[in-house]
Amino acid sequence: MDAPLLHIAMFPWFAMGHLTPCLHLSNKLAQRGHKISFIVPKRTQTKLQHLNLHPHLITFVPITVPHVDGLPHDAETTSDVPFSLFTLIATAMDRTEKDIEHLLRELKPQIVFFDFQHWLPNLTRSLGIKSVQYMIVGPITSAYIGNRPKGRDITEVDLMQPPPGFPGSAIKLYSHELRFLISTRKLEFGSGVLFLDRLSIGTRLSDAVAFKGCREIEGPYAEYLETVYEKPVMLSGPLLPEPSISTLEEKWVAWLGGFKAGSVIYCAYGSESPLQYNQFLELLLGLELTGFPFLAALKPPAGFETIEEALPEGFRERVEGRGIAYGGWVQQQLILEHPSVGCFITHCGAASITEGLVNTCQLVLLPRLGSDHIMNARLMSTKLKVGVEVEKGEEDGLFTKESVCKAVKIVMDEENEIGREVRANHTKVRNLLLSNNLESSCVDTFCDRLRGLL
Ligand SMILES: *[C@@H]1O[C@H](CO)[C@@H](O)[C@H](O)[C@H]1NC(C)=O
Ligand SMILES: CC(=O)N[C@H]1CO[C@H](CO)[C@@H](O)[C@@H]1O
Repeated sequence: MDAPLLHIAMFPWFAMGHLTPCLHLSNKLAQRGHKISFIVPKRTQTKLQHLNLHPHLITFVPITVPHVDGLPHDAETTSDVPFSLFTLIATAMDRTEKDIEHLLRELKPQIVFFDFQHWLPNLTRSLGIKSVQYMIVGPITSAYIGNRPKGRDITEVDLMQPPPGFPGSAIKLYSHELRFLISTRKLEFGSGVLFLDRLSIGTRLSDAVAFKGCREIEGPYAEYLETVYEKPVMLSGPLLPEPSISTLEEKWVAWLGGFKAGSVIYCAYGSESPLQYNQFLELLLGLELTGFPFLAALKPPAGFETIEEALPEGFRERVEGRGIAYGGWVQQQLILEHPSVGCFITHCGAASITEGLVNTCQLVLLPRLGSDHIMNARLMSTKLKVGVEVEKGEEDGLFTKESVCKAVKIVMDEENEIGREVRANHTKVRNLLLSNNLESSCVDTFCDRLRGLL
């Protein structure tokens, strides 16, 4: 007997970095026949449409993002504003509550996925709909950092120890990271609500919590959280990239084709927050210092309009023919698949980590200051041992050109023991992720557990 099909509404945080993975998940659910109503800000729909692989099952439901004082008039998602205004996007989303109620009454989904809108579970409960707090990241950050006593007086020393019952040993955090993690506990994020409270209230009121990931890698953290939250904690599967329907742009095919297999460093430094000027310079000078060909896809550093005006003095002439700093959008998945690419320097966002893991390039980890980026980096470098982290100053958190060069050299040197170890471990994890059925059985199990909520 076929299991009954589901109707799920998606209402993720209005950031491309949340909308996109939720749409990838929607594709995997729609592939199994489930119907998805995907709530999206009106003008942002066109940026996502091309990623909808099942338009007959995944329907975009456009909503108007209300204007909030201090937001530019056409701002809808975090891509439209600097970080300091993200809190106002959260306020704007909070003010959609009435519209969302109206939509849900009309659409009548069985389940709604949300992440930051902590009021959603109360609304769905009143309508007889189930809510799932779906985190686009793995469960380790919630298990280690999020799961701390409610008091605001947690200290850096507390975070140096794992919470009671945490599966595995303490995770090394640097002084500057501890300081950052403590400071985020006081971050107000929309409508005067602390970010921390948004997440924990959403967790407490939802019918279930779900994370990106698979049992084989993240299982222990999800099981642990199930005992902490006392409600179902599910894994959606690793959200492996779908085979690309486009091909790599000719200019990159030609450029990458000019180098030996496995010799090019590809560096992508997150689209969300720009590097400080000094770190931008160290990164590029570090790439130059490695002697390897490189393609760095970067945003202009803070305070600059274009990357050209921020390049180190004489840089362009010195790296002519072997190094490119590029400010435009690149087809990351296709670049990582190119045989010339031997190393990927990543900011450790969840999607980039997965794209790195399913390819053969060596991983160099340069986490942005964000709790899940830090935890991803540590999971990769110390638990799975599939990559090498760029060393940063314990106190100031700054890296240097030498530390960038050193990490790259370790992974690129065939004789280096650590380089060999991470390559071997990476191969194991890649084979696991790509093995027959791993993802598909994760998603099937996920669907079974969603049905179990009804
Ligand atoms: C949810 O509902 C409960 C019970 O009515 C109420 O106490 C609580 O304040 C509500 N929380 C939110 C975030 O709406
Ligand atoms: C976590 C993990 O799989 N570590 C392995 C990495 O590779 C070394 C050497 O091949 C093994 O000894 C580790 O167990």
